Amino acid sequence: MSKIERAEVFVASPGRTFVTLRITTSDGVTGIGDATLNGRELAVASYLQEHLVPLLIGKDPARIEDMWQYLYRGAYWRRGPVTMTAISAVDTALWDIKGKVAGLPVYQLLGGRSRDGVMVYSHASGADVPALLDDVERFLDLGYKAVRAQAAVPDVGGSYGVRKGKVYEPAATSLPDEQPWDTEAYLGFAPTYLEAVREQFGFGFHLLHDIHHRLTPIEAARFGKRVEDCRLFWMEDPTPAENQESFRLIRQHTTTPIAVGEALTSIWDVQHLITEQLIDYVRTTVVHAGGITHLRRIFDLAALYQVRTGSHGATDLSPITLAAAVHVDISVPNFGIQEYMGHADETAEVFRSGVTFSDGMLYPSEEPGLGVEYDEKEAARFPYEARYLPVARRLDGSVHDW
Ligand code: CS2
Ligand code: MG
Repeated sequence: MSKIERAEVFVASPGRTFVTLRITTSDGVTGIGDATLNGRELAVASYLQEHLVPLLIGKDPARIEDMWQYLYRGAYWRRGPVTMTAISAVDTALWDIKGKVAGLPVYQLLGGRSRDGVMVYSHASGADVPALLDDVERFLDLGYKAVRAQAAVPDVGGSYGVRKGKVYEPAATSLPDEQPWDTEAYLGFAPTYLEAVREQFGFGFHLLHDIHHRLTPIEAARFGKRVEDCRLFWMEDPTPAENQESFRLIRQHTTTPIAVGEALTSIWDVQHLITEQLIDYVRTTVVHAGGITHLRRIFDLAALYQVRTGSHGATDLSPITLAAAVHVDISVPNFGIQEYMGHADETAEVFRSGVTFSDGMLYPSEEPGLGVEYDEKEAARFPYEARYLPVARRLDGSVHDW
């Protein structure tokens, strides 16, 4: 029997910080998993290094499900983003190994293709409306079939989702940047730019918008109702999701579809959202929701309730997660859309991925496993740098959801 011989944790900042787990078997097969939790990277690295690596050594790498149960149920202190991200990394690395041992790309192990390619959306943004419109046009020219639109609220800094450099990177400071937030200003402004996008470019592509947890349920209901004529593909994270029941109120007022789940880490965190049909798209990911094994379970539950998938794919999810996501997306019957922000050039120097983009779609690598190589030597050129996500404060100084 093949055994897990080595498990190594790498922390590097090529463009931004990524935590990567590499597992090596006694047969010399390696598998990699993403363990990046934006702004809390070292907590996961330490959870892996101190608490999971010792448990992995000597175990059978082929027993993926059993390993998942062992790390989840066997921990006693269950769930939470740090634990689930660490479990995700192990699970993803074991799927990579299984694919390599079988000589098959991971999507073949998941049942093969349900579709030819994976539709993605990217992020258009602007410091003002004309800049946003130019950016939307740029993405449409690149062939995207779906575009997310975000613009800075005039006179109030700190709007979520506005890109400054080539790649949107909110975790940019060594201590959290404090950004102002004004709900009324946002509610008055955001619908007008979504309308401007539809007026200028029509309805021949999908338009998305991320509220990023900033509204109360009744405010979100007002927003969704106001933008119904824009026919959004979705409004994302309209309100924080700790209270799953609160989405019922939004639902009762608007037909604008709802997407939730990038910050949720288990099937229990989305259980009522799905079974009560309170959302249309579930955004849980391979890296934060327990790896390929657990994500498949979430997506299968979602399929029963006509909820489709829309996995998170921001820059802080490494190319390993993107590749794993594409293997899952191409195989599940209830795929909806995949977020695709791309990565910095330095990131691509460290992670060599076989995922390809063409005409608004992503395609998985046909290499055995996930089809991503982690270049440890290149990574050593980019030592870890601490970076935090921003914190939002209302105009009276009190803390708001960022
Ligand atoms: C986001 C992210 O991509 C998205 O929809 O909401 O940009 C999110 O803010 C980051 O991934 C946080 O780490
Ligand atoms: Mg989001």
